[in-house]
Amino acid sequence: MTEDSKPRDNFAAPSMEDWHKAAAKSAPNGDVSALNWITPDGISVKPLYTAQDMQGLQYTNTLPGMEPYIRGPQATMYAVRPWTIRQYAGFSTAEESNAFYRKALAAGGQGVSVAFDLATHRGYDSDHPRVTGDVGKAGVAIDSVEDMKILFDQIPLDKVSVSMTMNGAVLPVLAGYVVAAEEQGVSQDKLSGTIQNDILKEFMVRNTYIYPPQPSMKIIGDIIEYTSKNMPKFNSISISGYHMQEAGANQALELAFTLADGKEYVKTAIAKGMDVDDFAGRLSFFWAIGMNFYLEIAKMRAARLLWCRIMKGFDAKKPKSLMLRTHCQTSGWSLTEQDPYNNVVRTTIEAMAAVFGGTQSLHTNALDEAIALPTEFSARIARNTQLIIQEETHITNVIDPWAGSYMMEKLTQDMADAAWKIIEEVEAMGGMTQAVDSGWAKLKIEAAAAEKQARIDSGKDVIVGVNKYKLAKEDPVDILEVDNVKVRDNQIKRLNDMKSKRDQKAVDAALAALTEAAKTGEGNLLDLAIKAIRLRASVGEVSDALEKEFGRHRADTQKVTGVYAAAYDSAEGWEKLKGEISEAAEDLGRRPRVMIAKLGQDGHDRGAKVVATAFADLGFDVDMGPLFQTPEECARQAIENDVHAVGVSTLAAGHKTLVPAIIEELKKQGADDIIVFVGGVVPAQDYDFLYGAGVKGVYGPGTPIPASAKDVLEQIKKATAQ
Ligand code: 2CP
Repeated sequence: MTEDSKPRDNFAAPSMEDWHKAAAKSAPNGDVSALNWITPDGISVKPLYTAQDMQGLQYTNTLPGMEPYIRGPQATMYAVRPWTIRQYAGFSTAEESNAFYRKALAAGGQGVSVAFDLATHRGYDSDHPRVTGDVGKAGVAIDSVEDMKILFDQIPLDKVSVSMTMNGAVLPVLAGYVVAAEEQGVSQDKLSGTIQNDILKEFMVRNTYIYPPQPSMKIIGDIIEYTSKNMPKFNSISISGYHMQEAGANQALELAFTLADGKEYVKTAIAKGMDVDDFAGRLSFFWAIGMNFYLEIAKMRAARLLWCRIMKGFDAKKPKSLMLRTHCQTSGWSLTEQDPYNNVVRTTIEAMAAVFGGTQSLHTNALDEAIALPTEFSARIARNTQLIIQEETHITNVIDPWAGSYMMEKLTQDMADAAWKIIEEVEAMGGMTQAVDSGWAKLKIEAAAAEKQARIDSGKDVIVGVNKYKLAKEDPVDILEVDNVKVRDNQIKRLNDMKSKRDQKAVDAALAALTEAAKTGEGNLLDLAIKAIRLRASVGEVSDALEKEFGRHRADTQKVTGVYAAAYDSAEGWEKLKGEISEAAEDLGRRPRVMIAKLGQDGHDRGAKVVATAFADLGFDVDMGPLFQTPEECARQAIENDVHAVGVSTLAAGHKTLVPAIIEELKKQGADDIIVFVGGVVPAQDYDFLYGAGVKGVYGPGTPIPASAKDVLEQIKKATAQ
């Protein structure tokens, strides 16, 4: 059809006034502004955007691969090379994990991403008494370079890029990877990949730290320095907002705190005397992508704009220093235990948002990840979700396809402005280290989490299959179980075998050199860790050598108050339950008292904190146990505080070992009148086991907190009436 032969229509010119009149007819009470949606970030999203909304926006005419990189870090983006399909996985033993990686690479996976068990994260070897319930759970157990060599057996480390999610025990683990590669014949300059190495967010949300903030920042500085000199293809850090969103942060908070963390790392490296352009190109990022579709895309576009602005502030010149490159993972928190096949749909929508946002690398969650480690079946669907988007949809053919959308351009700017305001607030406090140290940042996230939970429990936020459209009967899905005792025994055998063959004197000297460097600040800690690991020092020994000087960090247990109640307020039953709790308090002679406990090395404390806040708002006396307690320590605290009940929050699969152990300890210490309940991620298959062990209530994901509170109250009344 030529231009001349195209039909010419004569439609009436649009007018906003006319649209308002038309829209008012169907808007509630004729009020069109009632259709505005105020996001949790405080951004007002309208039902209709027009060209007018673009007026005054500064960045609507930018191009990909060019400053300020809103439209993506590469000029051609997925049109030339799609994002890396990088599925995060670790299956208790190095052998099993290696088999999984090799199979996944053969089936279309494009990079490796290692999940370590919690014992490794916290710098304990598998034989340490504090980690009996944690070895091989939620990831692979790594005690030494011998395990690392098995982990990467037949995976050519000069070709396959490897991401390692490690923050606490980052020195021995990164050193183990370097030495395993060396013994595979691959030199450091050929290694490509990423180490998470983002400690600030650990103090805020993820909690797998080992040392206090200051020495932890020194370790990060040393790693950036070492990798920039010796491992030029390796990303020295993955500055992560993921865990903030998982812990309850809204998108603006996630964006702001993550970029502010990034600023702090840049300052740390510059303070070591490095030139910003020598290391900034290897700083990378990591976002969570949840169900807030438009906002997630806007967040990713805004992130690139703001990072470019921040790096210009540091006088960075090279394009690579100015461009934000990121990994994304679909939200684990958004997955539900109920009606779990819905999770495939959620993950697909989230994956689309990550791709429209221009991610460089992506993990799509498996449908059963809310309950356990993925099975082979669920892992395949998760990987194929990405392959289908990459190879069937033609989405990759167009770069940044949302650009020019009135809504998306406005939302990108609104998101950037909202985050920038928070970044300025952090700066006014003296930077992110101060904001983290004071506990302010953590409390901000916890308040957002409590608000969100209250919105869900009161039905204001819908989750299909959980608080609306619930199934009358749930069929359990097949899940993967780990025989943690067997894994631990095997690990200990291999560890002892290695120790019996090494040159003990040389190992002792290498460990002493690490302690000395920690003391004096002289020498590079990664360099020294590589030397120790090469001599067959273990992960735990390297960690201990540093702990001697640095100490182990203990977090305090501040909690927010009043937030849950304020967001739940209007829902039915709240006041009635409060009344029942205060009646029970009169009968008991004091308020019913519960201790919320975290056992073992599981540091996921969002659920524990939200429950503690909500229970306190309802009128319980609530004690928050510190993270990482042993059952014995927990029982002692519960008895000293004279609680009626201990609520164990478990998210890392340690419940079958640790929950019977706390019940046993209470008995041993003469307090079997204290009842135990469990909340968190517990597969349906394990409920009977826990009840059999003496647990009085199990509350899985999706249980409204008032419902669990009511049940706990009844159990306390029953127990005290006897
Ligand atoms: C890419 N390249 C291109 C193009 N696209 N070159 C020309 N034209 C294009 N269109 C080049 C890049 O410049 C790069 O080369 C190379 O191709 C690889 O691309 P990339 O974009 O750098 O991808 P990548 O190697 O996969 O790296 C992606 C990231 C990296 C994000 C930078 O940090 C990463 O892989 N992160 C993953 C983190 C991760 O998996 N975390 C797991 C979290 P050059 O390098 O030469 O420039 S687990 C989470 C759990 C929940 C937990 O934490 O507990």
